[in-house]
Amino acid sequence: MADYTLYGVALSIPAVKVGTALNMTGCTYDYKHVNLRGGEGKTPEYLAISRFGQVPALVKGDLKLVQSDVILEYIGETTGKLWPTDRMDRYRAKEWFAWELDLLYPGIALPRGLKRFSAGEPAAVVEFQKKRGERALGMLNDHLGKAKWLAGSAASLADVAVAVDCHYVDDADLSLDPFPAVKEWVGRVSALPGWKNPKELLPMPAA
Ligand SMILES: N[C@@H](CCC(=O)N[C@@H](CS)C(=O)NCC(=O)O)C(=O)O
Repeated sequence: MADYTLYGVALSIPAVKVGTALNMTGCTYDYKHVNLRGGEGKTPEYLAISRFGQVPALVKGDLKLVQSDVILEYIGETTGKLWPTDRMDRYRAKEWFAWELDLLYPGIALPRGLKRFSAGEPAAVVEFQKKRGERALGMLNDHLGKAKWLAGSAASLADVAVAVDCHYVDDADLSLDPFPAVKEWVGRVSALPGWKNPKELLPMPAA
């Protein structure tokens, strides 16, 4: 029997982050696709699992968790893997989680989503969010010019979360080329045990 059930969508970056974190910490999971477009995310059954009607959700018995970075924190704490032992380093990891959901993720996921689902319209919103993504990548590049990992002296799930986002820059018509320290670090994170190509991690639903 698998350790967890992960509810997700193959194209969902937050769901891929959770699948990646589970793989990299040696946890097994059954995967369930949630048909968001078909309204499955808002059924009473799914809302009983995921209070905000979103993916990802992680379930184990009575435990139901949502919000990808909260789930990553839970995985780090319960496995003790890819999670800093030092208290201040744990705060640093959480700072990166909050930063990711505030700046980097919207800067990549929103232009990507608008491109995919509304042909890049409205253009002003796409440009605004891309600038946000570029600003975030600049901050990340500055940090990684001075440090090997995001929180403390070893890789953590903060690196995993942020590196997964970085794998989707092309989909948002952004590039890592102007951010060489980020590019190098993405290579480092991708070489860690258990990492798989984010874009092939979760199965697409049958057509
Ligand atoms: N902050 C959330 C974002 C989750 C999210 O935006 N999920 C999207 C798919 S990528 C979703 O479920 N959208 C459906 C909806 O919001 O109703 C997290 O990190 O888990």
